[in-house]
Amino acid sequence: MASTSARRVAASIAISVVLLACAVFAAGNIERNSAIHAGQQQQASQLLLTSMLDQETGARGYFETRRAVFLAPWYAGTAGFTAALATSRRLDSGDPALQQALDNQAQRSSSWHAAAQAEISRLLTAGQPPTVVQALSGKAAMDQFRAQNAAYSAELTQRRDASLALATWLAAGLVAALSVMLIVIGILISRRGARRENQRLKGQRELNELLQVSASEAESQLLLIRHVERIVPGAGAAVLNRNNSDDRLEPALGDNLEQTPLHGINTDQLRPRSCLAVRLSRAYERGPGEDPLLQCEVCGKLAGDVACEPLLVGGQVIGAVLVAHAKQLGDRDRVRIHESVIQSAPILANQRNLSLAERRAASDVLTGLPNRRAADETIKRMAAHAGRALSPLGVVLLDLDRFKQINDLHGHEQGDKALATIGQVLAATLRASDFAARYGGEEFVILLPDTDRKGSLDVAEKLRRAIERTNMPDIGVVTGSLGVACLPEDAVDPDALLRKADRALYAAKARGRNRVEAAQPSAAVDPRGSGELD
Ligand code: GH3
Ligand code: MG
Ligand code: MG
Repeated sequence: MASTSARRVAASIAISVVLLACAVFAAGNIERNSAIHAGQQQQASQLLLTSMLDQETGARGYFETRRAVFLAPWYAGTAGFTAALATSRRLDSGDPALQQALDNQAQRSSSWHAAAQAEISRLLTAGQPPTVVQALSGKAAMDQFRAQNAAYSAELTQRRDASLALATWLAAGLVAALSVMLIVIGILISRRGARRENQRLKGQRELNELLQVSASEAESQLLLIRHVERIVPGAGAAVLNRNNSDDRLEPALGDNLEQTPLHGINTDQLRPRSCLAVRLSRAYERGPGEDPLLQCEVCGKLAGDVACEPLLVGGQVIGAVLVAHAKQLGDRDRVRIHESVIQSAPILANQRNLSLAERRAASDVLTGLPNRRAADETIKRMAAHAGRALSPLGVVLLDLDRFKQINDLHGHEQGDKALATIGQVLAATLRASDFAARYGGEEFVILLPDTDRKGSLDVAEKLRRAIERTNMPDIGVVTGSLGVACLPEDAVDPDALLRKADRALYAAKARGRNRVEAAQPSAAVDPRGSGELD
């Protein structure tokens, strides 16, 4: 894949070579035209002389022999001279010295020709021979003409040499100027290339450094998106996460898709196979107006140019990075997107595995709810927040009634199923801001932020009814007893709060089970006096 800068360099070199060739051709042309012009001028000058010599031969022959045959070269020479003079004037390039030299020859020829013509006319009519004086004056005029013509020819030769030398220097100058231009272009291009390369390396280093210190996969994804949008100005980027357990392709930062290319796409419908980059395990691109054999369900819905890079780790595709641009993406853009994605993929995979391991360590396999460890951390966090915000925090402890019997009657496996169902009932009954965890065997803890005693008692009662109403297949009805305590009325720290809720739970057990009891101000409500759940 040729980079844009390589193409620019090639184009600049090609243009310079063409310019250089044009300059050499133009200089050669100037030189050739100059030589042709000078040659034509020389030829015309030669003709001036030969036509005068023809006239002289004709006139002299006629004077000496009186034979009309000699009048033929005379007339031919006369016509030749007129034509040669016209040619010389036409070829005249405006040089005053040459014009003067030509005028002198014309004058000399004209006066000599007039005298000779008068003599010939006189002989033709009167038959008298020319006098010695006339003959001598004709010869002197002819000699003068010869000298003028020789000077004119010499002048022409000198001019020709000068113009040829000028053309040669011009050609050499043009070639030298263009060569310098070529060198300057080369230096500028290489400097620009070096500057861009530095910028690229700086950007990649910055991304790498920040990815190393990012706290979560979501933060790393945001960094990658911002980095890609910075290296391709005007483009929008989005990350899609492959979720194999749910067979889904989920957008990263799913709550905030308005500013991303995925805005307007129904991402609930996306499966890993919806994205061709994920499916093919290689970069997939779709230019505007292209009609691919198989349309990508993600890129196909976007306008403009789209490049999609799979997030590949050890041959496994863990997602894809999608970059969309209203204009065309350049080769350089694609290379930079590719290297950024390659750089980020292993870090994103590590962070995902880590958070998965943390989630597993904090959750209960049977019910899918958070486990006791997670519950202890969460109650500490929520109690601290409630203290800072001066808001109440309700705690409900739930213990299923006579569960030993259920196990004995229906088997441990059925008991497990009942526990899993209770987990679902809790999750379905509570608000998203509430928290439910499996606290022990058949015991659950529910944390209710911003909920006072009355509110907590209402929620506990709601849960009790929901459990009671749930028909367990093969078991029938299961009930639970619930104890409720609240911050700040019943306790000031999480441990004391749990103890109070625990005592209330025992009160519920003591008062007949399948009921809700609130914490009492005195510890006397604990029928066993232990304050601990069994
Ligand atoms: P109570 O009404 O007084 O609470 O009676 P209970 O039988 O529920 O008494 P308790 O709470 O002391 O007994 C808990 C029983 O729950 C013991 C155990 O058989 C059962 N259990 C605890 N964990 C599990 C579990 O993971 N699976 C199953 N199937 N049973 C469990
Ligand atoms: Mg119990
Ligand atoms: Mg029990």
